[in-house]
Amino acid sequence: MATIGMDLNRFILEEERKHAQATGSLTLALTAITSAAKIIAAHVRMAGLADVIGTTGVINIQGEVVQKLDEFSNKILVQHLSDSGQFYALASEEMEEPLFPEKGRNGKYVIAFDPLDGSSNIDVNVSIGTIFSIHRKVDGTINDFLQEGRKQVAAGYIIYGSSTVLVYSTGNSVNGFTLDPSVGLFLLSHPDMQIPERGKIYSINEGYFNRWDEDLKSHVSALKEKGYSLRYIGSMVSDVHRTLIKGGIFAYPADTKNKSGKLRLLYEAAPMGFLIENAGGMATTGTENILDVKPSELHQRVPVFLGSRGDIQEIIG
Ligand code: AHM
Ligand code: MG
Repeated sequence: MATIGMDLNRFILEEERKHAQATGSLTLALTAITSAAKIIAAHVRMAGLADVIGTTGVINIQGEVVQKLDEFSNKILVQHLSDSGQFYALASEEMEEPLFPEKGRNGKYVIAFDPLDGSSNIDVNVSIGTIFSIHRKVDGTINDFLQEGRKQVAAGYIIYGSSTVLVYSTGNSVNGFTLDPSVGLFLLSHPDMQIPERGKIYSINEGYFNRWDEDLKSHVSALKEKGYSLRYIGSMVSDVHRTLIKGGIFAYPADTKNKSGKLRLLYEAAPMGFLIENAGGMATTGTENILDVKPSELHQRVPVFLGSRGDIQEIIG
């Protein structure tokens, strides 16, 4: 039985024990993600100091030129995921093509990730995050990545906010763990997360109102009439994290400029959809459940509407 404060590694192991056929591979895979996340979290905390250190000429201990945080995060994830030996292939928002780690030749899984989503927010000290999506390897080709979101074996995100929180699901419950920086452990803080059936918040970039179709315009106007609050951080992990906890709607729709919206299916929309659905909510493109969309390319974009079941059902009519 999971108790508040349980260490993430123990939680993952106990989850695994529930499956008689489990080999420990997913446990090792998830552990690699959490190790990388701790390193990224520590560096995000130092974000504002990069230039300061740079101008004093101190650079960093390894004598490397200070890197942009999103490139650094990508490098750390690639390193840890490759070294784990559990992943046959890795795909990242930061890499045009997938990478096939030498040590992962016998890996059972493939992983797609956004190493540091919302990184344009770093300069203004707004929360950012890492998003990941794991599928079983099918045939060792690009098809491994082009599987529906519903087939994910695990998905999650890490939010680097006022605290660092990791939220993940392997298809049943959704659980959140807060990093205790004094001991470097992720501890269970949000067991069995359930999104409220309805919320009172909508989250969308309303500056693009004039580019929306008439249906969306009138839907958002109706939310205002009903007294919903608007909260839009512009950092998907933060906006989705709030939606998961407080309910309501997060959306990045298609508009006249971005015909498929902005968010990427494989490492933004599908993993977030998986978490929201496993927490009792819904995620849709407006016409189709996000988890049923069959990807056609690695960096494909899709419109996204996700959140409380009651609120999303009203949007899709
Ligand atoms: P990024 O992957 O380049 O960081 O962009 C994704 C981010 C999301 O975190 C956020 O939901 C969205 O872009 C905000 O876009 P906009 O500024 O158009 O509202
Ligand atoms: Mg992104």
